[in-house]
Amino acid sequence: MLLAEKQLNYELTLVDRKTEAQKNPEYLKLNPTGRIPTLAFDDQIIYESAAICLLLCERHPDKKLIPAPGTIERARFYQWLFYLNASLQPELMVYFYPQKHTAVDGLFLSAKTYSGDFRL
Ligand SMILES: N[C@@H](CCC(=O)N[C@@H](CS)C(=O)NCC(=O)O)C(=O)O
Repeated sequence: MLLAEKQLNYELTLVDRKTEAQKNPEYLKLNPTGRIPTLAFDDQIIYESAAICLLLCERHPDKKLIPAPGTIERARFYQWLFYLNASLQPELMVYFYPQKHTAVDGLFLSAKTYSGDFRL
């Protein structure tokens, strides 16, 4: 989204979650966590969306994507970035994929009910 929003040059490759393509040995060589997204650039690989986001922000200062270091605005930028990654995203994963978070069939519903109670 960041790449598109700031009209940076990029090529998008589908990693099909329906077929669990993120667990293929070929993909795991790039990203051993078996998760999406993964960014390939300058013969380098980086994963974790927050790390990718920060890299893009810092490499494209002309796009003014990130406030200056040491400012309260920068702290707020980190606050929301980390909230989305460390708090909201894990809860959404439980909500949308309860079957990945319990081995017991009957617990899907309770996992969904529980995670449906998150607040912004
Ligand atoms: N903390 C990771 C989480 C990545 C993540 O969980 N991605 C989801 C898609 S949004 C995924 O790959 N799910 C497939 C799976 O867990 O097998 C990040 O922010 O990059």
